[in-house]
Amino acid sequence: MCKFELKSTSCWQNLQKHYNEEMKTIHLRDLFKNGNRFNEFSVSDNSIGITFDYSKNIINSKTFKLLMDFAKEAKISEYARKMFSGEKINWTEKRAVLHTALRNRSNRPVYVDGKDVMPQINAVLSKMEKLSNDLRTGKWIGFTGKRITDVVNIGIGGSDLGPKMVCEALKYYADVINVHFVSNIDGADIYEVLKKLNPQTTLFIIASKTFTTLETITNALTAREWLIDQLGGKAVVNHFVALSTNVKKVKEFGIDENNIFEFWNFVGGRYSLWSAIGLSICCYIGFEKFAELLEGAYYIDQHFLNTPYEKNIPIIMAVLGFWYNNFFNSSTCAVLPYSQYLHTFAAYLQQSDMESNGKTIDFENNRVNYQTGPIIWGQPGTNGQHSFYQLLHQGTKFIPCDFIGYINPVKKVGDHHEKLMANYFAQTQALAFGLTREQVIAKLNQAGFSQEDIKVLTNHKIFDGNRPTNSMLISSLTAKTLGALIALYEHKIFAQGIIWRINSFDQWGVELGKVLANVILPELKNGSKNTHDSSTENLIKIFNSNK
Ligand code: G6Q
Repeated sequence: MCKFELKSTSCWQNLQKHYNEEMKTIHLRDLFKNGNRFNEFSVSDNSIGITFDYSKNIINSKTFKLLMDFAKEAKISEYARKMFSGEKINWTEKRAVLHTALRNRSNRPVYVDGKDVMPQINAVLSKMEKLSNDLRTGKWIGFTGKRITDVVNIGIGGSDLGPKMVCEALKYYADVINVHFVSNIDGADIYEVLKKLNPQTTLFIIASKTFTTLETITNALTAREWLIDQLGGKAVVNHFVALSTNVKKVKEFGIDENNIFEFWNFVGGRYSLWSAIGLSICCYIGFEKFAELLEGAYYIDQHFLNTPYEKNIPIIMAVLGFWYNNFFNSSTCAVLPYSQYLHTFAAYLQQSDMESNGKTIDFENNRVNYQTGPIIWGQPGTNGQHSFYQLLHQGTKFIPCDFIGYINPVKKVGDHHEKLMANYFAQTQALAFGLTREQVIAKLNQAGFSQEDIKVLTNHKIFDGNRPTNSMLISSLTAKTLGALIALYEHKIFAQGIIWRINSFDQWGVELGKVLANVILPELKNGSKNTHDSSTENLIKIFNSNK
């Protein structure tokens, strides 16, 4: 197969030329002098209550047109249709990618290998509804007849980060059930959770697509031992359920067949919160709210499929990320939600984005000669403002940021929300426009500083500005808008994978470490075999001789 040179395409070349000749040194201050950029560069969708303002990006009409040309040439919409219709677009694992079928509220058939998957999806959703209702109403009781008060989700990666983020985000709506998440194989994780719990009132959800993951199985065995020690072996059936594609392994573990909530290989781990993996969410906030989450994601699925490129929010998010990643050489992207409820959102997105697009091999199995997925990081505002924002404003790194804010707070507490949002608006303004030398000198003069002090201080107080941001302004944090927000990012990541011509749905990069850990584990019990490099060998020896 002949090598496809993405960087040699006219679309890439046009962008490169435009960047070199027109945009490399332009400033947002100048860009804002012309016309109403907000009107030109924002999308508002009142039905879902989301405004996406991307006017504070280093783009003009021509940039936007060239980015759209690139996106069209990459055929993002065509690939999206392939994904939604069950084509095996995850070609290295020969799998369809159908997290969208899990939230297909139209219930129109979706086929994998000629079989409509909607009946099985709906059957599992009904089972999730029943269990969560039974638990929340006290119909499902523990082995000793007590009501379940605490649910512990044991899982890792995709079987942890999604449901944990959603439960944290929608905590306000929780009522009768407490939820806990255990993921790390570090015994401290499960120890700290179990010490607070009563086995008689605890239900364990073992969440593992493969049911072979070392961390999850180790934690599940510890939980089972803890329960059996106190209530005996017969109690397992009342206190353990499993979410998995591997029914055989679940049964071997000793979990009752009726307590297995299935999902399928067409659901990738990091896209699985919409599947049975969302059971902890249903228990925590009720199935109705979980259904709203699915509704919100479905709404965005339709937007992504049916909206022209120029108004398509995930596509716009994707091309802007591409613009900075591949022309401005930015290597990271900060996600800054102005909502404490979203305090694990960046951690969730790290997996979703970096595991999806941290790849180097393209559609034709060649190594790419351009940058792919960025480093994703972030924390909620305003906390971040008091730590790393200094670098965003005045550091030498160029870091595009996404600001996520809500018009109405979930719970009004005094004037906290106005104060929070004043910061949200102020930060994107400061990042874009900064403070010029003239403005700094005028301010210092006004404040009565001596000319000598002004000389010393001026350079330190200049803000270059020209730091691009997106502002996502959402009506309020509900299950529906959260579902929409997650789906926007999922599709942005998908669209970027298509732009970079990589497979966003495999994760071979996580394998090697797992294999090597399995080799090393017996050496930590029985002594090392002198087979490693000198660094690893000596570290193991120090560990073994001092433990
Ligand atoms: C996600 C990855 C990975 C996976 C975990 C847990 O896309 O595949 O994060 O979710 O390794 O795997 P199991 O669910 O199989 O335990």
